[in-house]
Amino acid sequence: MGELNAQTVREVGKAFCLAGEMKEYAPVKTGNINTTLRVKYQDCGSEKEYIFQRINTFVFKKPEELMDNIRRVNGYIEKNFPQEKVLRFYETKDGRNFIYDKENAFWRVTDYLPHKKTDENISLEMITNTGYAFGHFQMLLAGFDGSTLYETIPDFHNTRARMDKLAQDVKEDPAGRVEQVRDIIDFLGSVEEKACELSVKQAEGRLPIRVTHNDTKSNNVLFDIGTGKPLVVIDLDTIMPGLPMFDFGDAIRFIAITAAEDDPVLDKVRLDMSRFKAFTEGFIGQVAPALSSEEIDSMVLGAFSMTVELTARFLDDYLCGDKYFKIDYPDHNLVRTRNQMKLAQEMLSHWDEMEKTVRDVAGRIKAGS
Ligand code: GN1
Ligand code: MG
Repeated sequence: MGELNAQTVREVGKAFCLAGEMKEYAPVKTGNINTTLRVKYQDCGSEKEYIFQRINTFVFKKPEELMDNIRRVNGYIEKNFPQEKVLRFYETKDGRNFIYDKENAFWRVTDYLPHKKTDENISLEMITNTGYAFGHFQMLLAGFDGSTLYETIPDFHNTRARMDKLAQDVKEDPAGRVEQVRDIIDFLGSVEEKACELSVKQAEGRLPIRVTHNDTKSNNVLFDIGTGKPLVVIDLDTIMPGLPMFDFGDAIRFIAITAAEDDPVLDKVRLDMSRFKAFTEGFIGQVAPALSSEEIDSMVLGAFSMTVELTARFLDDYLCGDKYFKIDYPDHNLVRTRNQMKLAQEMLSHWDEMEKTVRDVAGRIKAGS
């Protein structure tokens, strides 16, 4: 893919008919897949900021389908819940919400929404609000027919398929890195069966399929600067039919530890039960009335599965020579892998406590108190 330059950025803005003159742009570092820019325009003396995103088409092979999913999900929310905010994409003259630039790169544009930053010091109240936002989002889509959505990444949260792919790459060892990660492979082997239980239940049709977000990192909720309340859920790239445990689990994986997911200091990677409880209050508080007891009872398994799955995905990318996730330094994927492996171990040692918390919150909600 070609280097980014001001001319490309201007061309993209022009294709979406943005008013005024492009003044400056800067990369936004969050996100491991797409390239994101914050772009400032000046129009008759007033300034306006946009987000330009270049989709990684190695990861998202059919980006037009992805944009179609987003258009339909946003349209559904706007029609049925007009009081809700959605992040709308700009359109070209002929009504498309994407363009291909001269080098065939795929771009989309939204407004930049000023928002309160969430970092590792996020408060418990904001964690509960994050849970509320993702749970509420899932409930908004309860009536949306998920079978009409494209699967933007097939088997995205099929932990079984992820483990099988890893096993294949361990055999082939394409980048000659397997020898240094034997301990991780052993760990994954020891927890594989447990981590794949959810995939098995899904494959056997024992859990209802719903519309899920599938990438519920806390930075995918934007918060109002003044009130600290959630404004909107963003990053709908992986919105697909799935299980609510994916959304609960992936969020817990990200928010219930005090360290970033690529922190190399493993002593800092601890499951923080007060954070776990705060998120559970928000998320389960929203979704519990709609879920069966088997679904509620599978939430903790979801957190574990998502964490083991991401351990396997980071490791697999490391073994394949870092083709999927963006890396800032050579061993970045290995550091991420070890971090997530530690978190999975933490979850094993807090399992009963986590289950009790989920059951207590769900019980309280279902009892209507
Ligand atoms: C990727 O790029 P981002 O941050 O939205 C990945 C998620 C991972 C996450 C880990 C399409 O998400 O599945 O959980 O990195 N997205 C895709 O940080 O693979
Ligand atoms: Mg994402």
